Amino acid sequence: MKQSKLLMPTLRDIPAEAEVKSHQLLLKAGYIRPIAAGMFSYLPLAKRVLNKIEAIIREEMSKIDANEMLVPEVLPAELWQRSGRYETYGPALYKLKNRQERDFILGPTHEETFTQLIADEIKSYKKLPLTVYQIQAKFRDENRPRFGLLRTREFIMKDAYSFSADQEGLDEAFHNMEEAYINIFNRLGLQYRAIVGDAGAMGGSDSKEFSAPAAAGEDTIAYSDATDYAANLEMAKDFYERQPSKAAQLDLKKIATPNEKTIDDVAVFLDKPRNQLVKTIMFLADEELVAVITTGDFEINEVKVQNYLHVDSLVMADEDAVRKVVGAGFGSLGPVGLPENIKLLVDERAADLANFAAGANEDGQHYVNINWNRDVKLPAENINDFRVVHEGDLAVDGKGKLQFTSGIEIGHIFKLGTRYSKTLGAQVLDNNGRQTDVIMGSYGIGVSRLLSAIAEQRADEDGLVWPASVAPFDVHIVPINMKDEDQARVAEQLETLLVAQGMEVLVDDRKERAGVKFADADLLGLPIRITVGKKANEDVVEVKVRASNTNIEMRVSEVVDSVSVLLNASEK
Ligand code: 9G3
Repeated sequence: MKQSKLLMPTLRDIPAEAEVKSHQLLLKAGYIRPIAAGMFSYLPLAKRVLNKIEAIIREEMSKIDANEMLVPEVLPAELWQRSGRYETYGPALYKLKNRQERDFILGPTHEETFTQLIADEIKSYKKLPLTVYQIQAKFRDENRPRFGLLRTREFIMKDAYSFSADQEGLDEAFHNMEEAYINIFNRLGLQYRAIVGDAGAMGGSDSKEFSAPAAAGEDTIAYSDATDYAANLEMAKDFYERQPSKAAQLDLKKIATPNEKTIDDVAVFLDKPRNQLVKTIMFLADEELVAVITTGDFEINEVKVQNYLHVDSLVMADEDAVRKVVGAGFGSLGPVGLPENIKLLVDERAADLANFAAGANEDGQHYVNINWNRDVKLPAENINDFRVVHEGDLAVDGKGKLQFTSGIEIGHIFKLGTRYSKTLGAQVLDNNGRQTDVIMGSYGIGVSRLLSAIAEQRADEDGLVWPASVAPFDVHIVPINMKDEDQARVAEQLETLLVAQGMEVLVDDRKERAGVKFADADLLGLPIRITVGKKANEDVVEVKVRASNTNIEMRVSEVVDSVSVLLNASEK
């Protein structure tokens, strides 16, 4: 293709709102343009990359016999009202009315759509297991879209759904999809970790998240420096074995702490280490008041609390509501003297304490030397891990210490079970002739997000650096001066030879200075650049491998073979 015909509007200055490298470069190199907050146009170069990413996904999906489909993006609200999600997803769910005033949504994901289709079309276990997928725009009215394609209000997702008659079928579909994801991300040249993800709202049992390490990543990943244990921070676990303290019980004492508001103030005032204090936070769990207690040296992990309680919503209770029920404000809450009807969840480290301190449920008062079962009943049935791990903690398997890194969630796979088939009536006759709920899995890849993830991991200060597997073109031919007939001839010759080898070639035929051409070539980021300059009259050109910034002079006759080798070297 001639670059004079390519729509590639480069920018001299980077807009201020672009805070991360991938966003800056995709704007500067003319790959994307915003049309509204969190909504982008994919210009020709980005569309070419998307096409290659999608082609790799399709190849790996067909290897596991997944059927590609496409369902509507505008969905009748009634489908989501039956699954119960129409109300629970709040402001992020785009809602609209049609000309007859009927309610619709813009699909953020499609568990309901595909479950309903299977409910209507599949009646016997003999037709299962079955996996379907699509590559399609999703809509989520994010509160704070940012970082270019990393967090948008419209994005392209590959979403797949598996349906089987038994658990083994789901386990197999989940395993096959996990393998396919490993192949896809390897072929895209991405660094990534498969980590323990939060299956939370999806109501399933377990889930696996694929996280690409990157400074711009919004997720914090905790991984062990000694094993391959890794988890989203919300799920990460440290090593802890229960051992209730055997210390002699001291007398309970109430102490005035008039100006101590934070756990640190109280620790200093009472001259106690933070792990001898407990913090008490009150939550509304599906409208029910719940008190959660951890030792003062850990934060309370709301995802662990929400998953433990299996509630749709968990929000911190507001202070007035708490004061009305408990009679004290946030800085003076504790387990002693809480109204009986408030459920108490106790983190295992707090459950093992003796003679600990906590708010007295009276403003400006704290108790010291609290002991479980003497001063307050220890709720044995609600002791669990409700804490957020710290960097440096022992990992849950006791091997290695937890390190933190930021990651971009590029994929997430879930074992859903019958959460949707039960509510939407997707059943089949099993091999005993009994109706049984279909067992499901759902599997996502953030396709448009992958553009940014690859750019984040591979770009350098001169611009984007695409692996050959997804580059918009394979080879960039840059003649310094198109008016020079040797250079024009050699450029033409090389383009013909390379295209004949099935390569996609971009020729910079623009009437620009060499400096502009080189800077744009580095910005654009094609894997191989062939500069046709003064030595064209000796049939000698210079080949540059973008990823390693190495330059090799060679004869035109050698170019085709060496370019094929170089392309395969850079992750075809
Ligand atoms: C919504 C809105 C946002 C959402 C969801 C629903 C995330 C929602 C989770 C998933 C789970 C899987 C199939 C492919 C793999 C991921 N954000 N999720 O369900 F209404 Cl507004 O999307 N879906």
